[in-house]
Amino acid sequence: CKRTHYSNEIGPELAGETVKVTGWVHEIRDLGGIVFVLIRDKNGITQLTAPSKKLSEEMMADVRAARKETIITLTGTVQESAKAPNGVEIIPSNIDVINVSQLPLPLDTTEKVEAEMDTRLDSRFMDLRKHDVSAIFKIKSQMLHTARNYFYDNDFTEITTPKLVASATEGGTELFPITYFEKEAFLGQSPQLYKQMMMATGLDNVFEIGQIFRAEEHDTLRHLNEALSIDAEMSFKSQTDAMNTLEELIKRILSDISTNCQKELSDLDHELDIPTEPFPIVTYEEVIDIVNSRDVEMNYGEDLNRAAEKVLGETMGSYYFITEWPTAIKPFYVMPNSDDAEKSTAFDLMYRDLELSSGAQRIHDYDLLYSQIEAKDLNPDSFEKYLQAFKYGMPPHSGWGMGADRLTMVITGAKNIRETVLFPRDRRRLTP
Ligand code: AMO
Repeated sequence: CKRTHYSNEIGPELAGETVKVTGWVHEIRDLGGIVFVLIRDKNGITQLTAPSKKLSEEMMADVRAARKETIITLTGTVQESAKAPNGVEIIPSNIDVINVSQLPLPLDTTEKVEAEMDTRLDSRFMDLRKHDVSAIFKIKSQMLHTARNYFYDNDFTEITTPKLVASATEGGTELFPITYFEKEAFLGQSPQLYKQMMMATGLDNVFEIGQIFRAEEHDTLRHLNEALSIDAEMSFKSQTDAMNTLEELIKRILSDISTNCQKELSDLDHELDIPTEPFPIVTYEEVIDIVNSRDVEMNYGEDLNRAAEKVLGETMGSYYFITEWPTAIKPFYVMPNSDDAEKSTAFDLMYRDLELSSGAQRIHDYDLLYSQIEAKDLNPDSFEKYLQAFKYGMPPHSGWGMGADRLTMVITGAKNIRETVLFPRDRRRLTP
């Protein structure tokens, strides 16, 4: 059943040639004297055209035997046809049935009937047969590819760290406890402690692309219980350096997608938002003024609530940083500002009303780190192995973590984070 071409490779220039196309039967239109069968493969759709006047009875019977979503290999002659996809149709000389699909289908792959998200996720393999769904994952793949290229080009070492862990990093409430022999253990919320420990190894720049787990009970369009995070950590670098790295990475991702994913963007009917100017920076205090001026309540020392995010989304444009967060509402490892310890080196990267990334310069001084752990009512004993890395020469360092699924929402125009994850995990879903 070897194909000679994918759908998108067959155009009018091949008129008269014999080709082999393998794919799923997308749609069948039997007009009596002529039958059209659309065959779908990874890259597009090819039209089989069977005029009964020109074809044998056996051939017409084979064509009429086609069933939706059955896989066939079609051998035939290319003929120009202005009305068909890619301007060509194939007149069949042979049809091989490779694998028969059961009917009825759990989903309509032609999208004439739009399915609910849950129905789609229940039969995700079939959902991805729709080109506007697979496009999201092709773009996400390009995004991850570019991220890796960017890090390798900039002297980062790729690391992988455990997801079975003994302690919290981002505040104690959002942990999934698991049974780990006779010990208490959790699913990792973030590679935070490990990527920081790597700064004490002399590797200088590390990155990780891996899953993070958050036992958040929210049921929103932006949260999942298992998310993909792109984490970077760099030695001898300030938070400004870390912000620049993040901005450069995002701009390279946008540029690569614009170069390599035009078909996918058009399948999605999505126009990429590519900023040319540096990302604007607003301080946390300016954010409060902006939000309050729009009659939304937010006091100093509070995190952004949803209404505040919406106001920012309307006023700030696309990508922007929020800096100078109060030390009190950021995690223990965040370095306070040298001139005013109430404020910190922490930053968030936003896209309109969506938080994409958090980062900071980190505390590298053992005593300060120890006292910050205590100040957050955490037990330094449970951070013993992490703290050890700060006793024997820990460089100043900075880093960030970016939600890869959320970035995928932005670059594909998806409104629901579930669209951007093959098999999303939320409060109600653990299968498939
Ligand atoms: P934070 O907790 O802000 O920071 O997470 C970093 C980014 O990860 C994404 N994210 C999520 N995406 C989907 N669903 C979730 N439940 C979810 N939780 C987080 C967001 C968020 O901005 N250790 C720090 C990072 C650092 O300082 O290096 C951290 O985990 O896009």
